[in-house]
Amino acid sequence: MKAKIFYGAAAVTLICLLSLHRGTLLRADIFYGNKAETEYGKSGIQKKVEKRIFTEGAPGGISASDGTSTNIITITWDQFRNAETYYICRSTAPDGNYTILADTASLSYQDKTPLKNITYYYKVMAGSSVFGKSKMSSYNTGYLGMAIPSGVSASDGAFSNTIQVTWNNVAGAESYYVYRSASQSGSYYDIGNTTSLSYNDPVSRGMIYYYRVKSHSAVFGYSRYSDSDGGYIDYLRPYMLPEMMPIPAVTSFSMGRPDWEVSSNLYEKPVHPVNLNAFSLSRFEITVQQYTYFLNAGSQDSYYIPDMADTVHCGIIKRSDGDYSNVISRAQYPVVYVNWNFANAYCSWLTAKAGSTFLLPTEAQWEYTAAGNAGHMTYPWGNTWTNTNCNWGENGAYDHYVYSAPVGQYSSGTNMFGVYDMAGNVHEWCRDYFLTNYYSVSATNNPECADNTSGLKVFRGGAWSCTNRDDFRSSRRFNGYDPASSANNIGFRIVK
Ligand SMILES: [Ca+2]
Ligand SMILES: [Ca+2]
Repeated sequence: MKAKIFYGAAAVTLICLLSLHRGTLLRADIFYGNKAETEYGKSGIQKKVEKRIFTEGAPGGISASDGTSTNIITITWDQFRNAETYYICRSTAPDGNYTILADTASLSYQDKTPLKNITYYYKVMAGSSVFGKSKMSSYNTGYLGMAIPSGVSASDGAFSNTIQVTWNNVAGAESYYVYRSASQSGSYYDIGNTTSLSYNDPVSRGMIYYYRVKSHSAVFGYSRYSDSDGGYIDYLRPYMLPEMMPIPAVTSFSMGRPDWEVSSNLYEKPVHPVNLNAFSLSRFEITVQQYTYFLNAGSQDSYYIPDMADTVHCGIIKRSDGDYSNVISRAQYPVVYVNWNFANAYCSWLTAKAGSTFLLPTEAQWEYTAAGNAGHMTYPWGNTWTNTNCNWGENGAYDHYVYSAPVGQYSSGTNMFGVYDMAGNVHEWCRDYFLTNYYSVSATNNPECADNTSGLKVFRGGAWSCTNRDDFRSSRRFNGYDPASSANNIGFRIVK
């Protein structure tokens, strides 16, 4: 096109120059210019340009069908300028020899000769009686049969007793076959089939296994193998498991503030009998280190808030690589800034990890453990307040800590079950919703308040910030707290 424009422009320029002086020549010069375009452009330079475009180019938009038919692979492509015919070329390897299967003047071709479940590579070349052949296009693959399942994913340590393999739906699939290998490039064995989009494989802990999936239907048969993905059931790491103390079953525990205990708190009455099945309670409040294990065990980012980086009260840092580290000196301090939902998520994670159920304690389990089974003790250690038996709000003069203390510092303040820090250090979330009059309507057997009228969750125990010794009584009830809110003096412990 450039040559044509040049000739045209030169002629027009010449005409203009001439017309300034010799107006009578104008018409003849314009005619001459058009003639030059016609004779030299189309038959000469223009044709060379078109030929170069044709022979150095190739058709685009090649697409071959994947598993949409039992006997035909359909190949389509975009129109190529000046093409009169298209040659369809096929190979069984991307860089193999492409042989011409057929030619057609249309923009699609149906290959009826492939075998099932073999990948074919197709390229298209354009042909012209004037210009010859174009180059071959880039390839696109096609095959006969079911589409290959995509998104195959095997779980990494998320479950205590199974590797869960999941994948995306394949249109028309009637079932999926799951294959396993002990090495990624090894032989895969059929381990089962399912009509759903997941498969549980109860293998041994600590080994990595690899999985591939095929889709299947009666008409199409099997797809080819999907990509592989490795998964494992994690070893149960003992350090992740908080130490649990057995608490025996009890009948007719007197829950609520005893008549001989003096307090103005309104919600601790009436004293009512409670029966509890045996359970076990973590010996200490859940630590910064234990919570950090949880944060690092998968996609747990939603259970971290920047407040946790506060090294005075917590000390969990989000690193630039996305993992979490606890400040070493803070490892054994109770984790705080955990809202109720975070604490509950920790329990769910540990349950999946350990294969037995962990929960937050009910308010009744909490109070029974704090008050003991030798009558209802005012404090975990007895009925008399002692300044050095727990971490309370006294600026460190008696208990040596202005803020929280590492868990398990006050052995003289343990209760009869050997559980530490039930009074003081940090408040502890309980499973129940908070209801002011719950003690009037509480069930007798294993009570748990599920009435969410208040929208608040129970927390118990008193904390480093509480200066009033009344707050450390075993029967002390606080007003409940928003389960989505956190504080620098509320942590948790767990029950099994
Ligand atoms: Ca203190
Ligand atoms: Ca505590």
